[in-house]
Amino acid sequence: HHPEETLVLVKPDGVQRNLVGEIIARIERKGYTIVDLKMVTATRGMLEKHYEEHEGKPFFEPLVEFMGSGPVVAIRLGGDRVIEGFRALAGKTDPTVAAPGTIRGDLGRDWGAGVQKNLVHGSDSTLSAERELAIWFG
Ligand code: YYY
Ligand code: MG
Repeated sequence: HHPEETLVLVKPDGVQRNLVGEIIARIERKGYTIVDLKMVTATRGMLEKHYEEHEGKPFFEPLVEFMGSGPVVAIRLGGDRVIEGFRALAGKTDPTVAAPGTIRGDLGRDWGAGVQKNLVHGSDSTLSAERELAIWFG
């Protein structure tokens, strides 16, 4: 049993660009524990729940469509302060301004108008981690 758990997703752009190994390597080097892992093509229902806080925003529809466009790798990740820690590893939402050294800063390629294809998702609080882990891992 780990002190804290979070949900990490390698988004469809990460899978398509063969970056799953690179992303998992960074997570493992940091010392976090992969408690469970699976590849899954999400249903619309799962994604609407997962992103419910963003419902009604202009990017919601395209985001749900993109996230269902191919398989993602879902990871139940454990470790001390892993929620905050993985968000630090991931970097800012927009890969253009995400710091070098972060997953999005080093590898992100979505520097067009939107910030949709930013490779990874990480839960942002204990409450959302619990909620999101239930959606992806039951
Ligand atoms: O938690 P994080 O993924 O860093 O960002 P959120 O503000 O929760 O947005 C979720 C997701 O939505 C983001 O990773 C990309 C996408 N998105 C977008 O397509 N356009 C925006 N203006 C903001 C976010
Ligand atoms: Mg978020």
